[in-house]
Amino acid sequence: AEPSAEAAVPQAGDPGLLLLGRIGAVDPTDLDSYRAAGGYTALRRAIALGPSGVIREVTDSGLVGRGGAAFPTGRKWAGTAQRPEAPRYLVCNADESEPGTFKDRVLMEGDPFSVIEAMTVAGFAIGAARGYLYIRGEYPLALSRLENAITRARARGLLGEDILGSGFSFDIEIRRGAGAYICGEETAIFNSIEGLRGEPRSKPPFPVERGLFDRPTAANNVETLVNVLPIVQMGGPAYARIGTGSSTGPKLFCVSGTVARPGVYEVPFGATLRDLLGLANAGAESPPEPRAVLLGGAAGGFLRGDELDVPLTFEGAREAGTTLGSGVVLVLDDTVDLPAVLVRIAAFFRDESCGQCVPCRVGTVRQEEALARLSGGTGDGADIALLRDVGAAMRDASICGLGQTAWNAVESAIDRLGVFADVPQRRTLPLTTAAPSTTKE
Ligand code: L3W
Ligand code: SF4
Repeated sequence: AEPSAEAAVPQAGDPGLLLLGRIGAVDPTDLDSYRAAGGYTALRRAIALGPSGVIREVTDSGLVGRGGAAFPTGRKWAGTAQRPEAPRYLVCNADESEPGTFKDRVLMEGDPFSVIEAMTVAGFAIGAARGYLYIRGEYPLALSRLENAITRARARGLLGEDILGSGFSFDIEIRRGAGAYICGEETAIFNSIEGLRGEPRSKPPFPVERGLFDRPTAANNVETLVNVLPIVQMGGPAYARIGTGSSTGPKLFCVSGTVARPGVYEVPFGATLRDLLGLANAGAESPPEPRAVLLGGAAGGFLRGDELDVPLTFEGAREAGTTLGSGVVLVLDDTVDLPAVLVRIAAFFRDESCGQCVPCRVGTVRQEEALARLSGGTGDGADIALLRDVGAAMRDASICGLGQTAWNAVESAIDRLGVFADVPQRRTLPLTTAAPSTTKE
């Protein structure tokens, strides 16, 4: 079961934390409580800096997208802001659906005003008059907290016309998803908001040129946006000193599986997987022994239990052959049936494929079938070869990230964990009684 938001924040309210510091410490329904804890000082500072000043700080901070693809946020904002077409849009991607990911939920439920303030700063920087927050339909508490935050911010002149007397006008509209994982892909979000089928568009053109309603659009994940508040407050260069040279700032990780205290943890980039599991097992008398860790989610990859010294940085994950993705750390001990986990992951991708392109539509079905044979004891080496062929086709020829990454976890389980290493090269099928031939010789 998914951990509850409360259980998910073991470090709640520690003022030393840049992202989780207010969670549990402020009343998430009360604007005054948010302001007393430093809320809306970043927006004031942003207005003083001006749009290009904000973009400069964000660029200097080294902030990159926290949804999984790690694209530089400053470049995205500068690219959107420089387009002459109007209007420009901001889209906050809150369609958090990657299996094992629940960090944005914790931010939206526990500190919703920070999401609204960060969207306002982003809208100011790129020159947008309207922002859309596209939220996963299965997050009713986050939705009501955000709706309440928007209403209260509007009533105090922190959204709407002439915000804080700056001449800048900006408002936010919430749109709910309806249970499709693919609607977290940025261009599928645009289609969904526009009332079209939630299918990804081909890129380029990138959203910074032609996004929502064919206008320049910056699409950012919730956690990415919330990072902008401390960046504006402390300045980009100071923020860039947190973490490592190539992975700057703090990062939220969603730790689940066989650990003593599953939940969302904030650590600076560069902490190792062992450090993180130390936090998640703190106080446990005999912490579970990990056999494998799925890093980065279903689109990421498995590490072995003896690879815990991997630094949690984009470059560290890449060198280890995986990705940090959206911050999933799913720990599995040796009681877990790994082949069954792989079949489940494959079923997820097959179910969530939008069906628009052949490699993904057909490949995810073939992948699940082969894994079901292998895990059910009727598969052989030919199924492994088929998985590799299908996986390569999906990676090379799919339109979007879903198809391109649908084979990642399975590949790493085969190559790194040695799952299915003992299947026969070729299974000898039992002889069956042939039906009498009706063909006359
Ligand atoms: C302007 C260019 N913009 C790229 C922009 C692009 C997008 C961003 C990343 O996500 C990830 C994957 C999984 N000029 C640009 C440009 N951009 N080139 O940069 O783009 P891209 O195409 O690298 O990735 P993507 O398709 O946006 C794929 C992750 O998503 N994933 C699931 C994530 C789930 C969650 C969640 O549940 N919260 O995040 C599945 O694939 O990790 O890395 O904005 O427009 N030249
Ligand atoms: Fe749809 Fe899959 Fe193609 Fe993405 S890769 S567009 S989910 S069919």
